[in-house]
Amino acid sequence: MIDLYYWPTPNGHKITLFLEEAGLPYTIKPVNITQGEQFRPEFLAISPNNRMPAIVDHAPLQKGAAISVFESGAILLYLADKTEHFIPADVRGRVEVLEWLFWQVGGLGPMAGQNGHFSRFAPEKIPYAIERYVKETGRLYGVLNKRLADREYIAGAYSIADMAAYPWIVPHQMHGQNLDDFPHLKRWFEAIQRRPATTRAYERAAAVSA
Ligand SMILES: N[C@@H](CCC(=O)N[C@@H](CS)C(=O)NCC(=O)O)C(=O)O
Repeated sequence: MIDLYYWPTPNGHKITLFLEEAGLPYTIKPVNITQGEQFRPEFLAISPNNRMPAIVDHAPLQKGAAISVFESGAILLYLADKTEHFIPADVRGRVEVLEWLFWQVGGLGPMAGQNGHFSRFAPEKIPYAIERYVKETGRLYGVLNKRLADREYIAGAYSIADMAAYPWIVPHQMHGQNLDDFPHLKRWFEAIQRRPATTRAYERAAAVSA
């Protein structure tokens, strides 16, 4: 029913986490971003920002032509609305999920991404850039840690806000963070790690990059 244009990176994992939790049938269409496949015209037609993930839903709710969605936050929201799962229906619960979803796509993801770039992948080690993004990643971890001090998941029950954030905590060592400094975040991280759907999502990832 759903084609998932995917490569096993944190933004890609967000969507396999959802699809495995929801039990929706999907087919992975690998987009090897290390080989430039994100620039192919057929992919750009559904993802004009030349980034994965993207989806094509061949059985949308109101029938008709297939719907394509790019941007991981938009995809998570689309799938949550489609299935009526992992986002509350009530306005207060829904707005909390959206706040933290947008916090992830606008903050944690880009900052941790820059952190990984300058700490691990940049050909030149630039201390200012490394320090800036390691520090900002740590600040964001602190924000999430505080949020999780008095609740099990980020916004009520397990939701798309958790699915968006979790894959960006997985590379915490590469990002210069020690989870022991963030005990509530660590407890949340380990709880999501133990979910069977998380295991399945990361198994799909390993199969794609094998
Ligand atoms: N804001 C986008 C970011 C997606 C993104 O950065 N994807 C990366 C991999 S994690 C990508 O496709 N990179 C290809 C490139 O840089 O050309 C989202 O949340 O979906």
